[in-house]
Amino acid sequence: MKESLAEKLRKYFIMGTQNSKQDPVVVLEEAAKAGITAFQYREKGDNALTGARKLELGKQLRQICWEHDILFFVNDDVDLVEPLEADGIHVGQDDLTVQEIRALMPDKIIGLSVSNVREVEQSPIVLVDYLGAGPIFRTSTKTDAKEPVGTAWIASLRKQFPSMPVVGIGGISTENAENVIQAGADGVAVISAITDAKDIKRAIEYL
Ligand code: 3NM
Repeated sequence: MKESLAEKLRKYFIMGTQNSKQDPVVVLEEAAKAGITAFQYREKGDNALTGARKLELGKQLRQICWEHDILFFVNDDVDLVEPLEADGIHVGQDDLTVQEIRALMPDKIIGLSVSNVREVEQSPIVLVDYLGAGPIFRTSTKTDAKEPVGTAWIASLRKQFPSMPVVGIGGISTENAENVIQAGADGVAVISAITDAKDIKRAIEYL
């Protein structure tokens, strides 16, 4: 891989079947062609796929990422990392601990969500490869999202961890993505800015 991890996180698309009215395979294919640099398979909620169907869709999405040289992450699901040959896993504060995941997967990329100073203090930051900071803005995509932290949280993480890749998440749109990058983020992680876009190609260009 020629680019650094920070560069490969610049346009980070997250999606599961719950996020898209269209076929996720079609949406990811279009997003991949339009220039996303990373993808996270996040199958969550009441109607989320499980078992063999979850794995099967994951394989299709994984294949698209290989074809377009896009990093492929799974959300939370340690059990999917190996079968999908994921590049890494993204976890929140309530998931399996970073120490446990790092012990299981010494060579995978681990991303960790941090929303405030306390979460940073409680987390083994040295064991992770990038930080997800958010929710930056208000979002209706994640029903249990915390209060928005604003771009100041990006600036604060950037200052505390000068060489750690940081991606902003939550409520990021084509209009405000630039502010997130200006605040010091290496990338923007989005769901609805792409899944709800009338023109996916144009949306990704502006992110
Ligand atoms: N995690 P949208 S916010 C998956 O704050 C997720 O950790 C968040 O969706 C966090 O781009 C979020 O449509 C939803 O706002 C992001």
